Amino acid sequence: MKDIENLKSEFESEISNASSQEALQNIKSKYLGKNGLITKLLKGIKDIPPQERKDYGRKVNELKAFIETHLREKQEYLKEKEIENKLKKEWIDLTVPVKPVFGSLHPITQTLERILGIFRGMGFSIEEGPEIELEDYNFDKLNIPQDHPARDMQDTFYVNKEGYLLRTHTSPVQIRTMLSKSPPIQMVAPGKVYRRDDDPTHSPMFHQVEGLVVNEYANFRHMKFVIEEFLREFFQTQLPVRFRTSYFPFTEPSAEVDIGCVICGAKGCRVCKDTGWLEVMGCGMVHPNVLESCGVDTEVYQGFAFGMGVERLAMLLYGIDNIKLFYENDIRFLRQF
Ligand code: 2U9
Repeated sequence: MKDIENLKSEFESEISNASSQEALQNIKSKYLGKNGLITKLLKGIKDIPPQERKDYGRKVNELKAFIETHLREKQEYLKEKEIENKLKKEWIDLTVPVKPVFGSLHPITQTLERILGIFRGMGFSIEEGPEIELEDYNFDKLNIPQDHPARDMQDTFYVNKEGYLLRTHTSPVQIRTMLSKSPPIQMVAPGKVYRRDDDPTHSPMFHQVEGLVVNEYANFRHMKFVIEEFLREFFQTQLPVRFRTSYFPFTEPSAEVDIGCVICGAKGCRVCKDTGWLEVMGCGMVHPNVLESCGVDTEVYQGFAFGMGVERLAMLLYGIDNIKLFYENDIRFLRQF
């Protein structure tokens, strides 16, 4: 009986000192293991005088239950403690101000944001669409004839799947918008486009922003105002702007937009080829065939559209003469923005 009492106090002091799962495991096998102390006491029951056996057995079993309960409790306590410690150690202060970050947005991203910011300010929504497009949305619904040179394998990247291609302009986004929403629409579509082109001012992938306004009264004067406002905001000066008649299958009438050369101040230089003018975008009244192909009633609605190349505007804004500089990611170039 004395042994049982001693064992109990020995266990109590050991368990209160145990501070790891490993220590608990050692205690467990010391008392409850195959050759453990409790196991030994139970085995020794046969050496106890018969009249004391019952009492002895009860005491040992009580101690065994006591040990088991306390081991379990301590194990749970240690597990909880471990989680607490981990949380304390791995705690992150999300309110600490970040260290200054070295780097900046790519000049094309900056130019794109500058363009979109202006149109956002004029109440245009910004819509996006897939870069792998249906030939139907990229050409057919835009009134581009079956034999138009833009459809040539030499000009367009076709993908393996029949009827699909890499979009050559963001116009299919306007098609998708007209098919899914009814007017009034005033939107711009920014994004990457792909053409088989490769020289100092053309890249096989470049960025466009195109705009579309459709309502009951949209006219050429509205379009002229929007474009002039946009260009003056973009270049931050009261630029001369002129509209030259042109031709696109998807607009009628169509125009190309020139600004007074921002490189030489319209005096004449290499970039404006001594004309004093730079072509910066195209525009026009949306061709009725295009509206009809998207289910827009031309008896009620009319629209204007425009398109611009982001790289071209960025080159003029920053005075860059080779489009490839945007894609090489030479840190000496990028650091300037
Ligand atoms: C729909 C109807 C009409 C978009 C337009 C242009 C004129 C244009 C060029 C500028 C330089 C492409 O990046 S560039 O080579 N774009 O001249 N784009 S009108 O007309 C649309 C578009 C969608 C449904």
